[in-house]
Order: sequence, then C-alpha cells, then structure tokens
Amino acid sequence: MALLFYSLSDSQPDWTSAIAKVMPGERLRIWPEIGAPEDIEFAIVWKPPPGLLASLPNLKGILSLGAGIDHLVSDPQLPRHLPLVRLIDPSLTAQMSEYVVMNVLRHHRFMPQYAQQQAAALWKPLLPPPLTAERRVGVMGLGVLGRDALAKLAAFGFRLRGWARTAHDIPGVDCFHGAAGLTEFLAGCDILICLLPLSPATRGILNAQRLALLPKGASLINAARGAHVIAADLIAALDSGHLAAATLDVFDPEPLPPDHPLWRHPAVTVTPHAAGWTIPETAAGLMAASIAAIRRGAAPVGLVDLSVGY
Ligand code: NDP
Ligand code: OXD
Repeated sequence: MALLFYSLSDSQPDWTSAIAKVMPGERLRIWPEIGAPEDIEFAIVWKPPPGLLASLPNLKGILSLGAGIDHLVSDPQLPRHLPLVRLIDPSLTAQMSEYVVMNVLRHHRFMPQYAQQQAAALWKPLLPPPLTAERRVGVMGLGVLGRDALAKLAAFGFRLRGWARTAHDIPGVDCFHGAAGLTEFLAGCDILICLLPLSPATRGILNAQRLALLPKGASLINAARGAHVIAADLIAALDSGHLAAATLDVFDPEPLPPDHPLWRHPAVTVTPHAAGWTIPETAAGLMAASIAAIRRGAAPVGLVDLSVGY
C-alpha cells in the first residue's frame, strides 16, 4: 500500500524528505505518478482535482495539507464515508496568531491611515492613539486559531469578544454565538478578525448588511477564506467611510486577478494567502499520527465532522 501526495503549491522535495523521516516504511506516490490507484491507502492533499479521491478504491483516509477542508468538501465526488482530517499544527497556529496580532496592532495604531498619508506626503499625527483597554477587538470563529489569537491579543489589554456557532466560555472574552448573537457581536467590534471555516453557513457572511452593523471607523482583517467577504460590499463600505481599513490575506478567486480593485484600494492591505503556511517538518509527524490512529480504528486529532461542515 502507498501514500498519495497531491499539492501544486507545496514543495514536493521537502515533503518527500519529511515523510521519509517520520514514516520510513511508507511508499510515497507523488501525483501524477500515482501508480496503480488500488495501491493508495491514504491521501495527503491540497486542492486535489474533483474526482481524484473517488478514483482510489482502497483509500482509508484523507489528510488535508491545511487547516481548512473547503478545498475537499467542494468536490461533489468526495468519499464522505472516509475519515477526513484537517491539520491542527501548533506551528501553523502560531503563524496565524502572529499575522492577527501584527495586523490588529497595525489597525489599532492607524498604520493603514499613515500609509495613505505617506503616499500624499501628509504630516498629520493621529493622536492620541486609543488605549488598548478602549479598543474592542472581535474574532469570528472560536476554534483552534480564534482561541489562540485571542489568548495572544489578551496580553496587550484589548477588550476582547468572540463569536462562534455554539456557546463558549473563555475567560476575559465576551462570547456570542449563533445568528441571534451576531448583531450584538458585530456592533461591538472596532477591529473584526475573520477566522471562520468556509461552509454554506459562512459563505458571504460579511456582506453589506453585516458590515453596516460594525461601528463607524471599524477595520476588518480576513485571514480565513476570501468567500467569507462580499468584496463589492467591502469596497462600498470603505468608500463610504463607514469602514476605515481592511487587511486581507484571502480572496475569491485566488490568485487575486491583477485588475481587481482590491489590489489598488488605498484602504486595503493585501497579502497573498500567506498568513500561515504548512511546514513539512512539523506537519508530517502529525500526519503520521493521524494515519496510525485511523489504522488502529481510533479518531485522529482534527477529524472533521462532515455533518456540521468543518
Ligand atoms: P476550527 O474548526 O478549529 O474552528 C472553527 C470555528 O468557527 C469554531 O469556533 C466554530 O464554532 C466556528 N464556526 C463554524 N461555523 C460557524 C457558523 N456557521 N457560525 C458561527 N461560527 C462558526 O478551525 P480553525 O480555527 O483551525 O481554522 C479556521 C479557518 O482558518 C480554516 O477553516 C481556514 O479556512 C482558515 N485558515 C487560513 C489560513 C491562511 O493562511 N489564511 C491558514 C489556516 C487556516 P464552534 O466553536 O461553535 O464549533
Ligand atoms: C489552511 C490554509 O487552511 O493555509 O491551512 O489556508
């Protein structure tokens, strides 16, 4: 039996050596050289073409190369009866929290506004900067990434709030949940961070109506998926002055087309889906543990509940 590796964006040599180190007994097949499809027992994948996984008759488990699994559940032929495992890797979580903290501080200290002022050679201190104790920072998604980001933001003394599907109790964080809690949550976010998984329930969640619920002058950081945000509605909210700035790591589609208005909007900072990156040296060991768990009939860490979609 063999492992299939499919990714057009991760380094194949790096993954080959990381897998050889932690799973020396496994035979690795790198797409498109997959050999006989019936040999493939586990698939380690990022954005595989629709139908590829369904073409592997002896597949026992699917391991996402990322935390998100929207790239897999979008495949209408996904073998939904198999264990689907998302990546929960402390090194990925740490990178994501660095991105969040860095950008919350940027927005808190008016750096997007200073960048616009610099472009116009305008010397205009925006003083005094508000105290962190007066700045309300809200995180959509209280999962692995949302909770870690909140814990790190707490060190700065921000007023923290969070929103999830189900009720949470996190010390020092005002928690809201469900459709009923969303309006009150958004109304108290000076800086809003999206760390939700993409599912039918969250696609387009940040539309004109929801962005209008944010306080005037609020900023948005989206490090989750581009399709959470309706780009035209965000641009309209920025143009009207209702929102002050946005920092976006993710887009729909990716790569962001060169002529897309988000590239050149003065209030928008773009990063190319680079907030967090899966590191083979750490992730391969976690995948070895997931494969071992599935082989012995146990639930791997990061097992996706397809009935809730994440
Ligand atoms: P988790 O599954 O650990 O957490 C998901 C959170 O979102 C949970 O708190 C969950 O609520 C909440 N949620 C899910 N659906 C809804 C809904 N309909 N309404 C309200 N809340 C909802 O995910 P992670 O924190 O590990 O990752 C989040 C996402 O971040 C990934 O899916 C991926 O898309 C993105 N990501 C982006 C990266 C980048 O480089 N830009 C890198 C890594 C991840 P509850 O707690 O109630 O279950
Ligand atoms: C992920 C990502 O889901 O990098 O891990 O987007």
